Amino acid sequence: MASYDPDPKMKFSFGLWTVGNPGRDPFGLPTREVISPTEICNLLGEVGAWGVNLHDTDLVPIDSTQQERDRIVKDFKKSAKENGLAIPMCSANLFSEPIFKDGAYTSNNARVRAYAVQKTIRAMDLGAELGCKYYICWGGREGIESDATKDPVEAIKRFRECINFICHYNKEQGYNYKVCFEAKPNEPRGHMYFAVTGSYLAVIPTLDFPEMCGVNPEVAHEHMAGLNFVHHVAQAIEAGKLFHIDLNDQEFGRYDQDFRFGSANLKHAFFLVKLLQDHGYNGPRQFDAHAYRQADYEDVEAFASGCMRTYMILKEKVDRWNGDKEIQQLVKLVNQSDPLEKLTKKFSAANAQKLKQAPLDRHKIASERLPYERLDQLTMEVIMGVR
Ligand code: GCO
Ligand code: MN
Ligand code: MN
Repeated sequence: MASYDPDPKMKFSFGLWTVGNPGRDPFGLPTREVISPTEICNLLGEVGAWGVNLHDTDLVPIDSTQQERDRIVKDFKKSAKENGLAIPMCSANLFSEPIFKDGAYTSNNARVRAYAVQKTIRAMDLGAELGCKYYICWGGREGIESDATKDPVEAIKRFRECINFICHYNKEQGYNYKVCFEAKPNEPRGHMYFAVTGSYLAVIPTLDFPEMCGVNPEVAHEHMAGLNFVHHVAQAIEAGKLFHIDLNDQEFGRYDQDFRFGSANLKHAFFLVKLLQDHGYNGPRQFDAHAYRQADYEDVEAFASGCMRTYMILKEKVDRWNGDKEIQQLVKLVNQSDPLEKLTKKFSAANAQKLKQAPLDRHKIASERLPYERLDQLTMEVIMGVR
């Protein structure tokens, strides 16, 4: 019997805001006591997580004095260490304070943009002190309710200017952060800029330090928009830009649910794990999710263990799929190669001429078998555990 215990090589991490989420929602008050960063580290140590992540103000309350800050940072380092936790990722909260009511880097107000960059570089200082290697840019309120309020082209330019500034700061300080952009289509704004992972993949090559920047896609975010998350992650992998990933789950088209990984769309979760494993993804796997509002902290532990356990179980299913003779025969059958491929691999005028003459019979080719029903059924049987 395989062990589904969390494997440290999978780099399973949780943000302070995830297991520490007290169950507040837009309609209701918290249902759990707020717990301290030390208690969160103890909880994560208990369930065998690899890392703990933070926003600046998850750890250090915004109006703390320098003395308070230093004490909090020292205690946090100690709690993480005692629980064997890495602190891989940090971010700045650019969405909770009223000053960010109309965005941060894309705000119409230059003073808001300056404050956002100031808060960011301070958060980078904090993360560097804790040993963080990943800096996440989630544009929490970069967006609009009405396009009357902002010029969307100007918003992109403002965003680029701020990101270039923070990347220069990263370099000048020698922090070596990998800067990771996280897309989301809506919530908390009516419409967010850079709505999908591909939007960031398009903007990265236009930045001053494209090599420093990648993406942090999140399952729920593409699912909210009804899109295939696996394909967005695949594009990031193919571009060498998958630096970090946020795993959770979400019913398609619903509000931002942040469910336990794999709990809503098991088939998509399977193909996501398959993609990450088959392509040797080696960055952190962060569970950016939270427990149901009904959960007490014992149940929050069950939630956190559940996220990791589901990943480990699906990883085993992927091995099973990859090692299944009949499945592999079908995969071979449907992937046909032909010497003609040489012609279309690389353009030359001669190849174009040869291709024009090639005897390609569309009726004959169309009649070749594609037994995808069988292949998918076998896949489902692997997932359902009877194969
Ligand atoms: C969300 C986002 C956030 C970010 C986090 C780190 O939908 O609220 O996923 O949880 O990932 O703020 O930047
Ligand atoms: Mn999210
Ligand atoms: Mn996220």
